Amino acid sequence: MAGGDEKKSNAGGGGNAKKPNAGGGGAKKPNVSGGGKKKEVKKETGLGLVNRKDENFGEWYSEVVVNAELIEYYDISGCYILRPWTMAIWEEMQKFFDTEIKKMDIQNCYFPLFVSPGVLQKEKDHVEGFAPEVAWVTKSGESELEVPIAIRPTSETVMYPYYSKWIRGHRDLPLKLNQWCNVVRWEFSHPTPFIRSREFLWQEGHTAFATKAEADEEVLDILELYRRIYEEYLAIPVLKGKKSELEKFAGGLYTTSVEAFVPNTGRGIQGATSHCLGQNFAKMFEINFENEKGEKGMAWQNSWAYSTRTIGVMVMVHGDDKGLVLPPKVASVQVIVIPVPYKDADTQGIYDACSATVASLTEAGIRAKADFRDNYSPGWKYSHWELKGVPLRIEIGPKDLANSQVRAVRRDNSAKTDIPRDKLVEQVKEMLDNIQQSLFDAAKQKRDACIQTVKTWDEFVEALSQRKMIFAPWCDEEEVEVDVKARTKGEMGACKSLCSPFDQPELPEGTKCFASGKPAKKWTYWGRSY
Ligand code: 87F
Repeated sequence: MAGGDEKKSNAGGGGNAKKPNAGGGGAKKPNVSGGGKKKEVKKETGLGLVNRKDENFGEWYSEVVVNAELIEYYDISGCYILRPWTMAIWEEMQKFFDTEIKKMDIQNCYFPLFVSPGVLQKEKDHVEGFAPEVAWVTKSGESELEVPIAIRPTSETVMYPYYSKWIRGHRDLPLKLNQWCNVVRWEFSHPTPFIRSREFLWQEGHTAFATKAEADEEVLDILELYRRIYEEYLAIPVLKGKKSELEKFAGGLYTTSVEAFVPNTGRGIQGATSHCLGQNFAKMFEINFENEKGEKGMAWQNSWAYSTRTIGVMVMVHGDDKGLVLPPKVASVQVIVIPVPYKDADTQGIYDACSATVASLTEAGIRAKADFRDNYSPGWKYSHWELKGVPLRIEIGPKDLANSQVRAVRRDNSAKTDIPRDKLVEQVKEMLDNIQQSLFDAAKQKRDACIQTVKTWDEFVEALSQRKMIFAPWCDEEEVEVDVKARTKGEMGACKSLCSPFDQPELPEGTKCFASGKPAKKWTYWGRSY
């Protein structure tokens, strides 16, 4: 789960995690798994997906993540193998974020995976609700451990005892650390690759300041980086805002988040969170310092995270009936070059042109690769790389060779363009930028079409039944949100507040809360969510 703090996960409409689905896609076995009634396998290639995004979203998602070689199912429920195609995407985002946080003087570190029960207990007030999800090591070999050891679900209790030790005077502040790691949360609700898994990768940042003002500023700086990951890298529009009291991280002062939306299921999804913890943890862990005047102060802390959930949102938002669609900025292969030899044409010439094309693109900083495998037809390769979501395909056949050109085919809209060899780099760069922008624009248009502004309860219920994300004036009272949840609880899961955007439209005097009829205090997004 992204941002780390989804308190109770709703059973998700998206992604029915199938049983280990052996033999999904894959280069060597072009056949799609299993039977299935709605089989629509392309004759030539056998690579087509069985499920359609608009008809059977959950099954479609499971099929795409396996057949595109992002993940492989594992024999422990809720755990997935992240294959190189996934890790490459993760690493692109990581490069960006890691560089940006270093500019903010945040340093990387690594704390142990294991937590002693003592410190975990220290935090018991807020851990209580999460306790069932904590996994424990109780044995080594055949002997019971004297004291069981927890596996980190998040690292507050692991790190803060050392913050207490390291922070003494104001010169020790700010302390700004981040770690890239895995965490384990033993979820009981329906697991879904990337979206809800029992082990996932994330970065968790934990910072301590002398003043609240510094902490407040950092919360928003980090949130802006999260917005950029989604919008600039994953081409997914998000809403930036503040969580309600009910939905915030209980251990903190306030929680901000970026919220994405999956039109196919009509569900919001928390993309990442940036919390101001206030002084709550400083109190618990005695993170104190002496200021310039020799007075005692207590540290102000933040924590923030985004996880591999980002990749699941990307698959859900951009994928189509041919498979994955990768935004160029995160694609490990941005351009796939495929030779199209023909009978007695100059095969060697075509292969050389392919190599030269890859060399020119690589030289220009574009991630390009040629598929020279001789045991697959060009048609099979087209489908294979479409399934894997490569943004741009370049085909080179006898005619292209003769005309000193290449043919480029966009993954997002299938548009074909002939590019003269001497304009290759320039035009490919332009096309990749264009694809990145079109993906964002299309996703934003779809998302915006799903946002419904309502003023009354009846309008709200109607919009919810149409799987909308709802924007409504709210009185900002916790009991009212509890009530909204109770009144909307059904098969599809309850509706909750997603966030109150920082960007607030005008709220005319006398506007009433959509749910309670009391005076409204703010505009808030509501919806079913992951
Ligand atoms: C599950 C088990 C035990 C979420 C849990 O969001 C504890 C927890 O504390 C838990 N699930 N959380 C909240 C995590 C808050 C916070 N941690 C650092 C973040 C960002 C990174």
